[in-house]
Amino acid sequence: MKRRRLTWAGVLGGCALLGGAFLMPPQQAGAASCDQASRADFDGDGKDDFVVGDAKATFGDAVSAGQVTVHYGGDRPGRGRLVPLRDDEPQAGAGFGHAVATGHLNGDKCLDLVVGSPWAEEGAGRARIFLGSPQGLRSGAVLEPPRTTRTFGWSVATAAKTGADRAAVVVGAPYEEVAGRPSAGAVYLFSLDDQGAVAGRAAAVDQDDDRLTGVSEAGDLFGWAVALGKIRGEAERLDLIVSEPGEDVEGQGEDAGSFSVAEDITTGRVSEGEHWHYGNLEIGDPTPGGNIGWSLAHLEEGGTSYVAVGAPGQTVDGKERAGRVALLTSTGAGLGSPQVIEQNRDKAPYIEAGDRYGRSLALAGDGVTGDGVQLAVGVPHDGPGTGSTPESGWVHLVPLAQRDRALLIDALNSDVPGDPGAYEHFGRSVAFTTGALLIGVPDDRSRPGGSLIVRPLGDEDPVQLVPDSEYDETDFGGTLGGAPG
Ligand SMILES: [Ca+2]
Ligand SMILES: [Ca+2]
Ligand SMILES: [Ca+2]
Ligand SMILES: [Ca+2]
Repeated sequence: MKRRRLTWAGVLGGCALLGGAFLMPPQQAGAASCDQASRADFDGDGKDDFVVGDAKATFGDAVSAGQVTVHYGGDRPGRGRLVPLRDDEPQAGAGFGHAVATGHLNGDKCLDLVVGSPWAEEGAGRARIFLGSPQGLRSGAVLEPPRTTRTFGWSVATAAKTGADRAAVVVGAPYEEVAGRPSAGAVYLFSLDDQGAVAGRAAAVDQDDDRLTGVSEAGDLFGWAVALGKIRGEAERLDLIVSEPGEDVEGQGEDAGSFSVAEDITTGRVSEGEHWHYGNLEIGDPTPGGNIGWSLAHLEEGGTSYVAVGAPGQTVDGKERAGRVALLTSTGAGLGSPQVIEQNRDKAPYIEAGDRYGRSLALAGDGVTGDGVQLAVGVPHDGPGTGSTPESGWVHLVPLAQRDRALLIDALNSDVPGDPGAYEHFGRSVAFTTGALLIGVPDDRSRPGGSLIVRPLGDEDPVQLVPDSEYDETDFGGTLGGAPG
């Protein structure tokens, strides 16, 4: 099979000699401001940018300190420059890049970034902001939680300033002990001022909060996945969307999982929330280990909020851990009308035990896809085709308005670089950038450090990006940050 591969190992190798948090400035003279920025543009040059997380990246003595690679866009998707980004103070085992989220956190129109390091600070975790600028991303505020945490930075999400609310960042800490219950989990909400600095003290939220249904129990993993959106209550007030895939809902089995919506979270007032589980999600029979909420994607588009939630442990047609996804929408009165997205329709017919459909999710709107709202579903544990390549993985790309045009994308597709390899987990992460789908292949067999496929949504050829080859152990493509939802 023909193979196209671009590497920027020289660029990465040169930058790896520098210490501390940094980004190389653009080689060309940058724009003076981000006034002409595109949709997802860290440096304001009018070309979309994205980030690739590698939480296991090792450099020097900093084993698995983690690194994020920034792709500054070029003339075509995937044809830009790769520049490494690290924490100011790399710590061995920190897992910098385990979670990444893009968003507009100040008013300068340069896209900004939040990166979580859940095992930094001896397991307490750490998260920090990087602010976009015409010179590229620069270190911003460290997000200081108001109490002792555990795995703070496991998940991160952002929201731009609204009419009523400041820009905000939410950070999940799913393995945190709450009132003596280990791994019950908590999330932290940070409001930001117009310069992108933290305004006031962060608010801690756990499942014992009066605005949420249920209670904190050992192993809930509340905060595993998070988002901020406009779902219900006051239209301009942000609502918190948070999953707890280890939740044991009564009668539904251990680790059935669920997700919740807390209304108008910045107001602090007790208000109506939502709790979605097997009893109301219409995703199938209750399945112990269904892990509803393992993955979560959110999009605001044309006055509608879309929330997609994965249950990769869902039993389907008697096949254990085949996995399913639920899609819900709100036009302001709360989430409703759940519909199932799965394999036995939309041109993806092969349901097998252990596929774990929905392990990763991404949503994008018409401005990004040029073709309406689309959902990307990662199926990294499935081996498409003959079964000779277990867990090679694939991605289901579903246009929500025309599901008969769905695509199955894997490394067997002649236009995707490389051959499928067993256990390479194509699709463990997915994201969109304008005009392209980003697909992480963190366990790529032909490129053991991991790789990323940039697959244009139009007719252009895909491009494969790979990390610096000198790393000992990497997970390049484990997480992705593209156009904000
Ligand atoms: Ca750019
Ligand atoms: Ca900004
Ligand atoms: Ca609970
Ligand atoms: Ca609201």
